[in-house]
Amino acid sequence: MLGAVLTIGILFSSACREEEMTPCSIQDKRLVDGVDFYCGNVVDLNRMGANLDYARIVNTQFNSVTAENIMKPAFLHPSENLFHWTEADQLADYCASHSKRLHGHTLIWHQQLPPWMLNFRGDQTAWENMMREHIFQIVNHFKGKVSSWDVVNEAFNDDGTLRNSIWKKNLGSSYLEKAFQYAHEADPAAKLFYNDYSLVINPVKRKAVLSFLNSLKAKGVPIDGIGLQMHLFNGFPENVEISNAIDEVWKNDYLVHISELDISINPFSQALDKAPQEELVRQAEKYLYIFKTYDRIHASYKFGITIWGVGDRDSWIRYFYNRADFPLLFDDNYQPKRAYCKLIADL
Ligand code: 9MR
Repeated sequence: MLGAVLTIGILFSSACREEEMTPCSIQDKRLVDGVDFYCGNVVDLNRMGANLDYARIVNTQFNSVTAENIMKPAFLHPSENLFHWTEADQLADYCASHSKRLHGHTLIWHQQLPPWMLNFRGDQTAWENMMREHIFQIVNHFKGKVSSWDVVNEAFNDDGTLRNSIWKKNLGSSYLEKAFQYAHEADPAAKLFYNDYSLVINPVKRKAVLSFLNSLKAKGVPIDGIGLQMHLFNGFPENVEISNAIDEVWKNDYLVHISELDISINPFSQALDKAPQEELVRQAEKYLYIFKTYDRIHASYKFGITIWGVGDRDSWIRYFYNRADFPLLFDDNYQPKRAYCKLIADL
């Protein structure tokens, strides 16, 4: 009986301590100070102008930037003979003046394509010329400002076969190697990535991607790295699956970019007013595990970790799945969450 009372007492007091833990302040330390690799985020200059807290986080916490949407084909290449650079140039200027690396996302994808591209008609040579022009103009425009590109995004299905995108339909599977070659011709100094989702949770897909890319590399196709997007959940995948995936990529001699990290706490779309404390604790542990696991790989394979959003209210998950979710390091008011504080304290 006394034992039970003591146990309840201990549990209660540690729960109280959890509740009472004062949130850390983002001024104490910078996320990038705790690690020896690039820490990035998707940056939106409109949000930056509208919210001082957002701007302060981006300015102080991250040293690498990815454009969430404005460097995708629909934005940069709205008509066949027209490129639209304005917003992406502003982002590139911001990065240059704030010493931040700019990662280009993305040249070839099956989504966010302009209508003219979707409706393009022509034989294989015409398609090849069109793809070459698209890649060449964009990479050339940002030469010296964008140091790396997601050349091809999400080309594989979950079963490991190639997705039947407009690129595959019109150019066959050789479109991937051509895309990498054109990007390399336009900027030989840029690091070139293949980027995809479910590469952690789905070993069949991961192995198919690795074997396909390895066969291209063996032919001399310039592929430097693989982006593991990592849109994850608190409960899955298991930690060991995360470390297996990271290890498999560098052991195959690719730079590893954890390119779109977020950790959902509400995969089954429950009605939530706010994030449950215990889920925030698990989320913090998962973020820390990922950072620590990544940190222990050899420096020459670390391209960096990019988080896919600043505050929870910015996350694509909320509007894409239309559900309450809290997947990022900062809350709706851009205050540090437990995950950020744990990274700052324990890295
Ligand atoms: O976060 C992006 C969101 O704002 C767009 O509406 C969406 C369009 O499909 O793309 C999101 O970003 C995606 C990224 O470009 C590629 N991997 C998956 C990301 C989340 O959907």
